[in-house]
Amino acid sequence: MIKPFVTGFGSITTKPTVLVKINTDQGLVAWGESAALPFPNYKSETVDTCMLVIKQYISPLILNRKISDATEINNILKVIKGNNLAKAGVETAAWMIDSIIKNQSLSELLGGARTKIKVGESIGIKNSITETVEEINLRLSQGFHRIKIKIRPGWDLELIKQIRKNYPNISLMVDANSSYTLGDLQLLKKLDLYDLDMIEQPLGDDDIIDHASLQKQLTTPICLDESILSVEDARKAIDIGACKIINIKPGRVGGLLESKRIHDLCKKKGIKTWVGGMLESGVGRVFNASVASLPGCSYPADMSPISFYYTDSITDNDFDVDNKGYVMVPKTVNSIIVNQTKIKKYTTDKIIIN
Ligand code: OSB
Ligand code: MG
Repeated sequence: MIKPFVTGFGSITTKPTVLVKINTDQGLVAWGESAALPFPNYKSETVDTCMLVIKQYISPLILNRKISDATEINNILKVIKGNNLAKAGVETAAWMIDSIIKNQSLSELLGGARTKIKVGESIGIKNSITETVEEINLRLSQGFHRIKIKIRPGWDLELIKQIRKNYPNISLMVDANSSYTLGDLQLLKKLDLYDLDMIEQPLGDDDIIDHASLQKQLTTPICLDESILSVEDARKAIDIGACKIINIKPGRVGGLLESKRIHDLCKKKGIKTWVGGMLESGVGRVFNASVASLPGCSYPADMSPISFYYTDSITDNDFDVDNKGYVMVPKTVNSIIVNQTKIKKYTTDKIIIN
C-alpha cells in the first residue's frame, strides 16, 4: 500500500488478497476474489484462512462435478459454516462463468438498473484534523459523492465538529468499525448532532441487540457492516430495529447471490443499502460495482481508486472513478482483465487444485 489505511480495528499496511481462477471442462476461465485482510481484526477470516478453506473444504465439494450455475455452487457451499470471504472467492468466479455462458453482464444477471454508480471516499484515521480536512478537500474536488470518516475513541467528536465547520452541507458519515460500546452513549449522542448520513457499525462486530438499543436513542441512522453476514442476519437486525441502513459487501456475505437476497429484502422492508468495500483488487471491484448497480443501492459505494491505495495494480481495467465521482458498471461479459505479468510478479503462494 502507498500508505497505511488506519481504522478502528487496526492499521492495514499491506494488502495481500486471494484470487480464485476457475477452469471449466469446456475451456472457460474466470476469476474471483476473496478480499480478506492479512490479520483477523475486521472479522475472523484472513488471506491464510481463505487459502486453507478453499483448498481443503470448498474445492472437494465442487471439483469435477457437473454444476449448472453459480446458484448451485452457493447451495453446495451451505454445508460449510461461516468462511464467507473464502466462499465468495469461488462463488464470484462461478458467476463470471455464468456471465460468459449466458452472454450477459453480471449486472444484467443480477437485475441491475444503473450504468454507472456513485462513489464515496472512505478516509482512514490520520495524524491530524488538518490532514483529514485536506484529504476531504481533495476528494470533493475530484467529484466524490460523500465522505466517510473512520472514527475510534479519541478520534471522533472534535474531528467531526471541525469537518462540519468547514463543510456544513456535504454528505458526511462515520465508520467506527466496532470500536465503541453502549458505555459511550453520551459521546454517540453528541455525534448525533452533526447531521451525519449514518453511523456505520459503532458497536460489537457480532452484535445486533446493543445496536437496537442504541438506534432507539439516536436520530442518525445506524448502518450495519460487520454484523450482517447473511440475509437471515439482515432480517433479524431489521426486525429488532438494529439499523436503518445496511452496507452490503459481497465478500462479507459469501458472494453475489446473498448480496442480491439482502438487497431484495431491504428493498421490501424500506431499508436503504449501499455497497461497501474491502480494498479489493481490480478483480473484486467488478463484482462490487455489479451489485451496486441494483436499484435499491441508493447511497454511494465505497470504491476508492486503486491508485489511491496501491503502488501497482494487477488488472488492466481498474474501473477507476471518473472526474465526476462515478464508476462505470461493467457491461461486458468478461470485464476482468488480469495482467499476467503482474500476477506472476506479485504471487507469493499458489495452490493448483484438480
Ligand atoms: O469497514 O468498510 C469498512 C476497508 C477494509 C475493511 C473494512 C472497511 C474498509 C473500508 C474501505 O472502509 C472501503 C473501500 O474499499 O474503499
Ligand atoms: Mg465498515
